[in-house]
Amino acid sequence: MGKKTWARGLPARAFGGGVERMRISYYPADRRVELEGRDDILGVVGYGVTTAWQGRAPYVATALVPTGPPVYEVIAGGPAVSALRDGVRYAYDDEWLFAAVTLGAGESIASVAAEAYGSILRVAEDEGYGYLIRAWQYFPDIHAADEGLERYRQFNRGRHQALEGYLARGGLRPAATCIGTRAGDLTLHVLARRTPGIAIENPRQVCAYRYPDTYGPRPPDFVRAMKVAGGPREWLWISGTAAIVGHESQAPGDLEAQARETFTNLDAVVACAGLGAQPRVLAAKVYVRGQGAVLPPWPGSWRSAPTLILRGDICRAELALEIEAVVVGGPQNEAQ
Ligand code: 3EB
Repeated sequence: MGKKTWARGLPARAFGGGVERMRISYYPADRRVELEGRDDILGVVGYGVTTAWQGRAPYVATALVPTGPPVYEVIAGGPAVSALRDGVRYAYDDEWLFAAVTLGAGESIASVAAEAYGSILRVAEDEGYGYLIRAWQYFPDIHAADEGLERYRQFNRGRHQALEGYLARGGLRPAATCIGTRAGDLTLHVLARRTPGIAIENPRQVCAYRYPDTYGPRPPDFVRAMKVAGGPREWLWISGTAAIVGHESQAPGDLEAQARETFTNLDAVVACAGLGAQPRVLAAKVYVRGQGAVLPPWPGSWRSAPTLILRGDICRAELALEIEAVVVGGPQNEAQ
């Protein structure tokens, strides 16, 4: 028998398509011009970057500042089409859509959250990428009170309102991160997909969307992780994870103890996802509260992960750090 020439005409998707091409990388800010010229980028997120972005890819200027020099986070995929609609900057390849909005966050953060999610969902669903996989939301003064209710809790009300219709249509809550900034606007950026992910919860923690109302009138709508299968491998997008057991914060004010608990939670989520042989951490982000915080050494499989450390306010005042990650499992014989 000769070569399997029948495979030649098949679309890349038959072999895993967009999932296999998805890459996450961190670049120093002086690589901007090179990044601006690329056509395989779904989205770029700047941390501590002050220069204007001139590329075609959607760009998110966050108000978060890294502990080190300014950084671009690049989420790349297949050849990407970029567009702008109703204030939503977005780009898509054959599997994934990246979308971002930036809104003034001075006033009622509940309505700002509802508007941000509402406009992103309209674009994602219209373009045929109807399943949110991952969401990141950053806004200032997360602990300040607004009409007697903490702004994070107000945010949860607005998010819940915007997601109600989507959930009723069979949409799934994404994995998420929600962090307070020192200044600036609200930024919401998401990854959505044509097909649903698989929601993964952590048996050590109450589902966030079932938190008791002592944490606010509406629970935070996110899942602990989203698993996405593609080709022979599986990707796990893990939400911002903190030292919470059940629904209660652990070791208030003790960064080292919180870090240990956080890694136990991360390992529990990875174990639950059943990723197969030797899961590998592709990228991680750490959010630490306060200026002087010194992070303890990372355990085992987390040590070699490309990691970005950012200053930010974790959404519960007693929490000192939060860690998110992307983990891949399955055969590792391809470059990534
Ligand atoms: C927690 O587990 C910690 O509101 O989207 C982590 C990740 C947290 C996402 C969100 C909040 C969110 O409840 C805080």
